[in-house]
Amino acid sequence: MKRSLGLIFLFFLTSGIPAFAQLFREVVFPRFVSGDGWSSEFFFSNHALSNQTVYVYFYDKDGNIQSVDTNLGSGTHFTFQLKAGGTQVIDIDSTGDLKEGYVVAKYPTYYSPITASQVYRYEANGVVQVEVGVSQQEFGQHFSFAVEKNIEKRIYTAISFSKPASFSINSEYIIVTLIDTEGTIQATKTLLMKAGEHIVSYIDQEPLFSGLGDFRGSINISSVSGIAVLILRQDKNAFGAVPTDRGPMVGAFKSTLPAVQEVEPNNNEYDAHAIPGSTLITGNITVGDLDAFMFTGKAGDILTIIADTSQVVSDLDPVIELYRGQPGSQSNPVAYIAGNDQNGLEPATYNLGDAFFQMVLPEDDTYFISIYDYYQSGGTNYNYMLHVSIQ
Ligand SMILES: [Ca+2]
Ligand SMILES: [Ca+2]
Ligand SMILES: [Ca+2]
Repeated sequence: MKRSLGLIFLFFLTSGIPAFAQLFREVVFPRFVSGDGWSSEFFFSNHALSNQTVYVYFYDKDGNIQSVDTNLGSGTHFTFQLKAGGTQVIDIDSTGDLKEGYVVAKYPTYYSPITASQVYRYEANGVVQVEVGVSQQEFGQHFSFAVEKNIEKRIYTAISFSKPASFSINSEYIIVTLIDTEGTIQATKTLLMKAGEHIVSYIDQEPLFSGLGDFRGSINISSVSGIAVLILRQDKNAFGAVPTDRGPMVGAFKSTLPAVQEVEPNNNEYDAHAIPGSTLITGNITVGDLDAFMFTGKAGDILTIIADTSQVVSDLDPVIELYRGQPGSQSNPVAYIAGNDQNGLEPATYNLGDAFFQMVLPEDDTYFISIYDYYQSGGTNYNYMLHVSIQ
């Protein structure tokens, strides 16, 4: 059986924690405002028995470092030692010019004992109008949160997106999906973000769902290279943060098509099982098996894949990967684009190990989806349902 390097090469490299991430832990505060009445306090606490070092960086809306006035002095970044059990506070002044952006903190070890939180506030005429408490946020590919808009009650929802350049140096389309209370997708927007960029918008304005009327439901956000988000809800004149869940609203993306059985052999790009577009596939992974599916995609298509084991008997821990290119071509060889191992949902919420993947296709090309077991195990109990949507 012909196996090609293209689909096998990254077999073990794309799962788990990226190698670089083990060197340190990075957290993000997706929204930061100072000056013109806005101020922030950041609290960094050390839970461990040993002293710890913390690095904090301030970025503007374009991802450039920006100088801020703090109780530790003026600067674009700060380094300090946290004593065992100690807390360091960074106060940012409410005077001076308006500055917007986001904040990144780095801790020297991946399993860092540091936690951090932010309180940001707006004060006018000696009265605090807005005060929002925010937890540190980490790299995530999928987020979801509750949404409400009610014009009569004057309730609005806004999203702050931050895409630190340390997550990825590439521009990327972020996918934002509006889902009603029945679990039905109402609208989808793609938002081009440059590395380092910060965007904040009400959900009923450009570049999101302009013209949206009264609404209750949820929003799902997907980013292949990772993003940090903060959801703000305005209730008349008051603001508050809405809790954001890690992981996608998987159910809203499930396929309702009749299922098609995979056809072996389908172990590489040369014998991949061709699918015409959106397809629901049932399959099985034998020991060491990999199942490859191919389709023709166009630049701008939104690809959504659910690797599900909750609706079948299965011991599979699926990993899904996406490749594109022409098999055997020198000029456009089949190359890895991105993938997903764990969808980010808590095990109690959804099957431990299941995968979810969503991205905007970058080019008109032939694409390959592969699915395999994380442990390279397999057998009659290693069944899956693969929901593929191309829109
Ligand atoms: Ca198979
Ligand atoms: Ca196979
Ligand atoms: Ca998995």
